[in-house]
Order: sequence, then structure tokens, then C-alpha cells
Amino acid sequence: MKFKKLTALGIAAVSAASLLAGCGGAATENASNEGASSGGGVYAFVAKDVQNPYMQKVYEGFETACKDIGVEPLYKGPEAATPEKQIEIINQLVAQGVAGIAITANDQDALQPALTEAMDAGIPVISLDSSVNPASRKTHIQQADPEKIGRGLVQAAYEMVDGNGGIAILSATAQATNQNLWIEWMQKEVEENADKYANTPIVKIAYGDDDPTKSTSETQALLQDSSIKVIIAPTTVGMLAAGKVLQDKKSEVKLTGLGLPSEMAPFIEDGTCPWMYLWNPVDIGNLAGYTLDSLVKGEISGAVGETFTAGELGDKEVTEAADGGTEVMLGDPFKFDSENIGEWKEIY
Ligand code: RAM
Repeated sequence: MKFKKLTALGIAAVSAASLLAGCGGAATENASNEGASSGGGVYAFVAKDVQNPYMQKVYEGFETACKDIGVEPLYKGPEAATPEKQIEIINQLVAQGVAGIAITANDQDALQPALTEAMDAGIPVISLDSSVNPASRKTHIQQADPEKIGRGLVQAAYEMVDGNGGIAILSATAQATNQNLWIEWMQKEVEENADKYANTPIVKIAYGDDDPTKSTSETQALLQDSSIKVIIAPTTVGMLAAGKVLQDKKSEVKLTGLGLPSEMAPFIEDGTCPWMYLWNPVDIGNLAGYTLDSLVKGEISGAVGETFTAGELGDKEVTEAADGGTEVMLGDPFKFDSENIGEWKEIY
């Protein structure tokens, strides 16, 4: 399977519009938005962590959807990407009586008691970006097919080293559902094509926890292993940290992964990262806002086959997810390289 080259100008227009419209500041775990404290008519967004610029881009789209729908958006999240603080936040949101919760999860299972309590209290819950297990959600917003992402990243790494050189993966946290699923597909791609990948094994998986400092030191440690010739960072935080280390060291090691064009442009322009992939983070948040709204209004229940309209993103369908639950898919990942990065770095 191959990634699609970026052609969707319609989506570009939506992104630019969303970015212009979305101008709210990010609240931290201790703050709540003005006017949102009463709970009713509030759609809450719980980030993996509030330090992550990617989360803020996703929230911009969610915020725009809420404003278009006419409800109050609320941004919450812990300082670091751990489930414990997310549980506290969920409990607060339930006590506050918000109308719906969209969460990007730091653990697949640990949030289940808190999230089922929310749903029992009549508050629809969806996950986005990084899923919770099917029992903890009504549905999940899937950015793109995890198989395409995982296989595509390893195929890219293979090409970058001409089929000769070890691959290292710099991930987010060890519990991140989305990264773990992508890594499974990366491993499957290598195992199923053993002859092709004979000289490009996956030699190490490191975890930078979506923390810039840890991601930097983990990259430095990977570089101690001279068999590693390419790093795949399926996280925007990891990619930026790895790019800086490689650039500083003028390393020959190549980098690919999932990065924000606005952050990764200098590394694509100087060849550190020949190309990378991502979807539109603003659109993910936007789709989450409209999906949550359809659940709150009872237009859908999160079951396979249901359809709804997600604002400018158009008609969407609830489909079966690989984990046995359901999901709503945004679309194909985009490829960013030296030809198009100049245009996209301005957008997200
Ligand atoms: C990071 C996060 C997020 C992931 C992106 C690609 O910011 O880990 O979950 O989807 O990267």
C-alpha cells in the first residue's frame, strides 16, 4: 500500500479557514474557559498533554466546530502525557456536567472506569488520535488507516537507506495506543517481507514520551548504535527533537515519520528528513467536534453504518474499527517533501 501524494486542495481550503477562525488560547489542567464552568452546552476536549503543539492544532479544529455548532468548547489536559491526571480531569468534567467529552488518551484501558461513569451519566465520550478501548467510548476518530501509516513509514525508511541500514523507531509513550498500533504494522511489514528487509531490520524502539528533552536524549542514545541509519518518529514531538539532534550533529542518519510541516520545514529543506507524512490535525479536531455533536443530539449512537454530516468535511460514516469498536475515518495521510513543504509550512 502506498501513501497518497497531497492533492486535496479542498481540504487545504478548509484547513486555512479553520486556522483563521480558531484563535482560542489553551487552558491548562487547572483552568477552565470563561462561561464554561456551568457545564451545560459544553463540549470538552482532553489533550494527551497541553505542552504538545500538535494537540493545540487539533483543538483549533474542535473549537471551530463548537463555535459553528453554537456550543462552548473547553480545552483540558495534563502537563505530561500520563493517564492519572486525565482521570482527574474526566472526573471533574463529569461533576461539572459537560455535554460531551472528546479525549486523546494516554492509555487504552486505564481511563475506562472514569469514562464509563461519564457515559452512565449521559455524557457521550469519543476518543480521537489515540484511542481508548471500545467499552470506554461511543466511537473513535481515526486520522488515517493505521496499516497504511505503519507500512508506509517502513517503506519510506527502506527507500531512504537504499535497503541497507538499521531502522530505529523513536515513539511517544509506551502506552500510546496510536503509536503502538503503527509500530505493530511497521513490524508486520518487515516480518511479512523478510527478504526485502533483510538488511534493514528494526533494531531499536525508543520512547521519548512526547517530551522534547527525553526525545532528544533518546535520539542521542540511538546514535550511539552505528548500525542505525534511519530513524522513524511517528510523533510530531519526537520528529522535531530528532531533527534537531541530527542537524546539530550533521549526522548522515536519515529521518522520517509523522511531523508538523510548520515545525519540520527546515529539516525537509536541508535533507535531514527527505520526506514525512501527516494528516490535517485541524480537520481531526473539527471531525471530532461534529461527531460528538451528532452523538449528543442523538442523531447517531456510534454504531456501524450510521452516517452524519461533519460541517465542511461533508458526509461521514461510522465504520468498524480493528479493535472491535467503531470509528470515523478522516482520510489518507499526506506526504510532505521538498516540493510542497514551502506551501504547507504556513498552514499547519
Ligand atoms: C504527536 C502525538 C499524537 C500523534 C502525532 C502524530 O503529537 O503523539 O498522538 O498523532 O504526534
